[in-house]
Amino acid sequence: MKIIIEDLRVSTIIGVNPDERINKQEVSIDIHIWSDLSEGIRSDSIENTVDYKIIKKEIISYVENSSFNLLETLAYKIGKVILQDNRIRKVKVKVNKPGALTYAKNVAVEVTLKRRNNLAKAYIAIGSNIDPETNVKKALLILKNRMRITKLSTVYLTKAIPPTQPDYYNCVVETITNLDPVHIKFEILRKIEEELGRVRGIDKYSPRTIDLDLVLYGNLVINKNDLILPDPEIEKRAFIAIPMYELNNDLVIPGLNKALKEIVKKFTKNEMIPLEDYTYKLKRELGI
Ligand code: PH2
Ligand code: MG
Ligand code: MG
Repeated sequence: MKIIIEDLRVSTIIGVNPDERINKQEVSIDIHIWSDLSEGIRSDSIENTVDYKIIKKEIISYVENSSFNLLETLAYKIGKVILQDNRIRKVKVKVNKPGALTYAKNVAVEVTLKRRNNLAKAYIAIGSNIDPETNVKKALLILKNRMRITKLSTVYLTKAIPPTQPDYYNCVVETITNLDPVHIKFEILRKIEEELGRVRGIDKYSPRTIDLDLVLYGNLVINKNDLILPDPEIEKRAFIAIPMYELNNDLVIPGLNKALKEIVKKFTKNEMIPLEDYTYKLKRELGI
């Protein structure tokens, strides 16, 4: 989906003629913005989309204060400003200078800029304590079709927190992705949880068919829209930290600037039983 802003008029210093270096002229700007807007549609909320009013204001303030000789420089720089919002994948900017050419209605320069493929390593923690043998496998087979899974940790049998509940199966997967983390959480992980019949209980700790938590995404540090990254649970839960360490032993947790190695030292593996056969079979089925 894309957002289009047409004929945005801004006065700026543009051109090479002596008078053009002194007097501002009006240019007309057309902008096409490609972005994944599904999160905005899902929530129907301005918080979760690219707000075109904010974009408009940014462009106006940038262009009003700029001073270029060439239309192509101005168009390119506007494109760069727009791509600073990392939810935007691609932008097309056309800068029109009507009246600049006698006998012509308009002259314009158009540029299209694409975000270069920003691949991030991301980690997803998996837990289940209702028929976990089936549900962990089902979740991974669905996830494999929606994301590129590069590694699976050992699956552990763990004591539930709090311990009044059935034991869990826990593991962590590594993926390589250019998908937006909000998209991963709500459009991929949530959907798989729903497909596997997860019922969100009143209590945060009620038993679950499957729990899929995005716990780390590249070096991203955010806290908004119900998404906290890195997940603070990494520091608190052995069943997240230990499998993650197995996948990547030189991870440094961004924001905390703490080595995962140091976090893992605080935990004991005593309460975690590795399910070697189960893990082996799963890896084979996933082809990793
Ligand atoms: N998840 C919880 C609460 N308690 N205990 C274990 N052992 N494993 C979990 O994944 C887990 C838990 C909430 O998500
Ligand atoms: Mg959880
Ligand atoms: Mg969860």
